Amino acid sequence: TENKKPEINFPPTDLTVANMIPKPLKTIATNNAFGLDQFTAIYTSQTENGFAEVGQYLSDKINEVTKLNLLVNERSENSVDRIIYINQSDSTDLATNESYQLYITKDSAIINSKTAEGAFRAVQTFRQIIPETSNDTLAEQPIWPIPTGKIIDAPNFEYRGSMLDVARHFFSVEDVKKYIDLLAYYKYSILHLHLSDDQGWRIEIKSWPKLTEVGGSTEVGGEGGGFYTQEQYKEIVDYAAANYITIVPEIDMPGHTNAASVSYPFLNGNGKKVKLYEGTHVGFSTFDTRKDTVYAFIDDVVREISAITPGPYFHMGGDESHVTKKNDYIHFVNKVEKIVKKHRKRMIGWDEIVTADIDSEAVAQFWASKENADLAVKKGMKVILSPAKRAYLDMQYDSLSKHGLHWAAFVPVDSAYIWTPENYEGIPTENILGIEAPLWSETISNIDELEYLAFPRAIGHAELSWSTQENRDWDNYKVRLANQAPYLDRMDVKYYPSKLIDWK
Ligand code: TNX
Repeated sequence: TENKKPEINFPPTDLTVANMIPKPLKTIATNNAFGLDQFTAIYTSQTENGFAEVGQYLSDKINEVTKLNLLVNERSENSVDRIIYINQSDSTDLATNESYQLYITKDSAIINSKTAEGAFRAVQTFRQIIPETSNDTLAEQPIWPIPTGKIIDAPNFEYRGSMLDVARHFFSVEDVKKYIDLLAYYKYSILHLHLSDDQGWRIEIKSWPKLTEVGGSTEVGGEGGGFYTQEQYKEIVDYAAANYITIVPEIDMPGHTNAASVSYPFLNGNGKKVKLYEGTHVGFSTFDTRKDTVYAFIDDVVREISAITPGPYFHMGGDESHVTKKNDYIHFVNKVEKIVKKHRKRMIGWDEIVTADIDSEAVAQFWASKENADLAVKKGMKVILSPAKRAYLDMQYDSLSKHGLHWAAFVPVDSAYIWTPENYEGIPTENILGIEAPLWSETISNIDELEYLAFPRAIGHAELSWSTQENRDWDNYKVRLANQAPYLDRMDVKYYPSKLIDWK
């Protein structure tokens, strides 16, 4: 026989002022509380298609904050007083695979989504409204009161990305996984890896082993080097996939190719003798764009990387090819686009690529040239917004910042947030695939320094790309941002404690 537990009297709550980032589309408060505790269990309506894994992920993440061990899809021997139910639904109210509803009452928290991806995004919202500390006076057991109400949510842009430059300085698989964990919490969908540059080649290519043997041996400042074996790259891809993040691999060419040309000098097209480079200048290297062997090489590289990249994109770089003649550059981009297509990937390139005869399937990443962005639109292409003066995570916050550059601007936390991607500089919203915040690594060489530049600004970019324009407001955002501190501290994130924010 079971004793009925006494009702818990929660103080009133307000879901609409909860510290959720990105801010959901719609939030309605019902002012009661769901008492997350050891008598809570998780169920999923189906175990296939990734749903059971999302249930287990939620249980693991709840454990990280609360130390509770919530069972997933298992009959408990203890009494179960409350359930978290992840429900697959084909309701037409769920417009995209990432859309979800989260209904929280005193007794249950129900997630509705079409796909496990939508459930995964909902789970991030749920994580964000779990208090970091328990209430130990409401009942005999510790309880984490969660505000009740309804959340209806969907992404504003599908491409919500960050880029990590692992070429100027190499970052380990563990570092990349930690970055993925943090990005997932803020509903990012893309991690772009800048895998090659003048200072280093960072991914094993089995048919061209010297790329990593030679080209992978250096990094900026002579601090070492490194590369991912294909197995390690797959480990990153799988980890990202489990976090519903797509990896976009970039091999930057025809410029930014010194490390490749040192490994295989026939690739070099700048007429000079090549040697390993550990400085930070740009624009001095180029592939030889008129040699068939160069394209045979590129075909191998794109083939091997595409074979271990489940996502739809391949990024060919294409920026700052200052020593490639204009005609040679156009010829090169045209040829590479065909190679990328042959390997069934959709090509992305920095905005300069639009000067070639590119078709509308390719995507331009707008970082500097408005003229190129306009040309992309004219060609019917999609554009990824990475305007350096707003979205570059490697810009210094101000003149006192320990790390970073400032060639585009100083980018304080407010300036990174207060801009409007919709119709950005006249680019029609329907041409905008989303936003990407790139983190170049000339001035950072370890995870602490990475975190100093990325956080808190990357949190703002998450809201810019997920939340609608009506839901974005600096004064409201900065309060929610201040309240990220306990989470960031628990994750041991060495964020930059900007004075613009009243950190909790
Ligand atoms: C410009 S943005 C570059 C990178 C540098 C970055 C530093 C772009 C496409 N190219 O090579 O790392 O500035 O901020």
